[in-house]
Parts: sequence; C-alpha cells; structure tokens
Amino acid sequence: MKLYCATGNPGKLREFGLAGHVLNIDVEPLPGLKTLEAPEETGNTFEANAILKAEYYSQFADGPLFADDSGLAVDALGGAPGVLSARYAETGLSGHDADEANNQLVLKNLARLADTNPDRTARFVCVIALAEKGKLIQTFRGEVVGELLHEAKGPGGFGYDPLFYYPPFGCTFGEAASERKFDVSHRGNALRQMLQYLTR
Ligand code: ITT
Repeated sequence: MKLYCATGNPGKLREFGLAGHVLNIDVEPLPGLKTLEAPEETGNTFEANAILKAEYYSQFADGPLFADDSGLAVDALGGAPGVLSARYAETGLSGHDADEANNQLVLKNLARLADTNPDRTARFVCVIALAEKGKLIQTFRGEVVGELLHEAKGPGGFGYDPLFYYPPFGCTFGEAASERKFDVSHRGNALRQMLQYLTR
C-alpha cells in the first residue's frame, strides 16, 4: 500500500517514515510539496485544519494522501496552544528555534498560573485526514495524556517533546526512543486507526 504524506514538518515526516517501516506501508512525502504554496490553516479545530490540508494537497497527488494537524492542549491554559501549537510564540521562526520559543512561552504562561492552578496536565492531539483527488475520505484522531515538566529534558523528538513527561515511561518524549514514542503517541494512534480502516 502506498500513501502520500503532506507535511512540511521534518519531525512529523521522520515519525511517519519510521511508522511506514514498522507497519509495512509505503509512506512517501508528496513530491514537490515545497514548491506548492501551503494553505492557510484557518480552522478552529484540528479536524478542520487536517481536512483543509489533505483536500488541498491531494489534488497534486496521483493516489491517496494524508495530512496531520496536531498539537499540544494544556488543561490549565484552557486547551492552548491547541491549533496554534506550531506558531504559539509568534516569532516567525521555524524548526528548532520556533520549538524552543514555543516551549518557553508555555512554561512562562504556566508559571504565571502556578499559585492559582498548579495543574500541569497536557495532551498531544493528532488528527489525520485521508483524501484523494481533493475529496476527504475519513479522519482519524489520536491523543496521549502526560504532564509538563518545569524544564526541557532530552535531545530527541521535536516540538514540545522535551517538556512532555509521560508517566508510564518515567521520562519525556524527548528522552524516549522514537519507536517507543510512536507505540503510544497521538500520531501513532491516529495512524494505526487509519491503517485499520484501510485494511478493514
Ligand atoms: P504541517 O502543517 O506542514 O504538517 P506544522 O508543524 O505546521 O507542519 P501543525 O500545524 O499540525 O504542523 O502543528 C503541529 C505543532 O504541534 C508542531 O509544530 C509541534 O509544535 C506540535 N506537535 C505536534 N505533534 C508533536 C509531537 O509529536 N511532539 C511534539 N510536538 C508536537
């Protein structure tokens, strides 16, 4: 089975590539993605943005394609950064620098609340939308719950992984091996649901 994956995020692409290897599916980056203008993520939900990306990019693919909209929802912050996870700190930066600034802003906002609401519960959410020739086929949602540390730990993963402590592992996603993270992660859960759907 060959599926195209449309993402400009190298961390996501790495995880999907690894998953393809483990689950025996051919996950291919959409050829020429970088030459296409990215659609504006105007949705208020992960579902809406995943659908918008999958419908748009699948027009340029010669087969089924999926896109993922994902992020971190922090309980004490009312679900923020949520759909704004990639651009929470609004630095205009990308890659590691943007991740770093986003992590710092989450920590700052939580520190401000420490006296009134010390809860550090957070969840990663991933919605994968599968589409073909510009038309949505189905969406799949995965979540994983953890706690945010007071400082980053671990060199691995991407985004908010170094802050995200996962109690069953006793470490952050930034400290866990990629395969282990994918076994339990929001993205792993959503992808496994999509595979179940495709092989039903
Ligand atoms: P594409 O839209 O091109 O796929 P993006 O990075 O803009 O790339 P999103 O809008 O879905 O994608 O934003 C996802 C952000 O949520 C991502 O940049 C991270 O900051 C965070 N995030 C999502 N999954 C994560 C994970 O597994 N570990 C850590 N952070 C994650």
